[in-house]
Amino acid sequence: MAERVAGVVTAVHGPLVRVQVGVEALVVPARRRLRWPEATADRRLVVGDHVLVEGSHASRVVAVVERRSTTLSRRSPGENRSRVIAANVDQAVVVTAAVSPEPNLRLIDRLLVACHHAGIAPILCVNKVDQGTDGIEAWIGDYQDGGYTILLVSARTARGMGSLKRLVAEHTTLFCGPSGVGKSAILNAIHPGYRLVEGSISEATGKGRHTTSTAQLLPLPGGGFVVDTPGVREFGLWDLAPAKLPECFPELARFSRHCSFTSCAHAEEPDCAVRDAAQRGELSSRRYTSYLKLRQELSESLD
Ligand SMILES: Nc1nc2c(ncn2[C@@H]2O[C@H](COP(=O)(O)OP(=O)(O)O)[C@@H](O)[C@H]2O)c(=O)[nH]1
Ligand SMILES: [Mg+2]
Ligand SMILES: [Zn+2]
Repeated sequence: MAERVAGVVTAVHGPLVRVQVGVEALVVPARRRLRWPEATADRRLVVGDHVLVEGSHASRVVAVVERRSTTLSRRSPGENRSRVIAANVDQAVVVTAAVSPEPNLRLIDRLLVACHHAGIAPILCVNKVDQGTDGIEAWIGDYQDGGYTILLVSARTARGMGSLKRLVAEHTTLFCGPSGVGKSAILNAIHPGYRLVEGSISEATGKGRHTTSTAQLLPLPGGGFVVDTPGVREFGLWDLAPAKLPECFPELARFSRHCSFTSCAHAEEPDCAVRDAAQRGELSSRRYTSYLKLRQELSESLD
């Protein structure tokens, strides 16, 4: 009788996966006829997958994958297919630096949209506030208007780390954002035992070097997990209907019930309360433009 134990995938290395089973970390292959829940579109194991491991000692294999509660996906760069980043994550911390590397607001907007679309609670985290916060005043209000949870932290001085620790406790939280913003440094500040490799910002380009090459799920000492991910330069949205996009911009969606058309796309339609709000300055015109650009892109990808 084969022994079956439940575990969670903490890393994927080609054909081998690392699975945490209780306090034990196993490195095992997947069975050739791996059993997937019927509805799973992308059948490749990712960090966060809940699995059943069968067999004993050297003959252990991943035999069954459990249904995913959430799936965070992106368009695979340069391909017309999706790539799942992580499964069963319930929160995502979108990390930016206050000063350097320069905040990429379009990328932040995309990552927030991807979270809404996946049903994952987004948190915005501005790291490296030890380098100054004057520059963030120009845009942080946009996200306050959206009702986002915002944390100003410094992995270097430990500012804000208490709040961040409380937010991640007992949850499965994915950390994402461009390279060099301090995702790994923040996780090391949360738990020094992770000993994640931190990169340095290139003096020449001001850009981060890639040091985290694959996503990894790390158990939190007090319960829950965090996921460290490699930096993203771009993030293509996947499988999102343009009509669903307004819900992914919470402060924009608030105005939409006053539009003349219930199916208003908030673009060229007459009597659009969203466009009016942007013109009056009640809605950030930068966020509105971000919405219009994403909408255009999503409509084009349907053609
Ligand atoms: N001044 C300052 N530098 C930081 C802070 N957090 C991280 N860094 C530095 O930023 C660089 C990139 O950090 P890293 O954690 O590798 O970024 P990641 O690519 O997002 O994982 C490293 O040189 C860190 O030492 C911070 O709070 N303040
Ligand atoms: Mg890193
Ligand atoms: Zn409208």
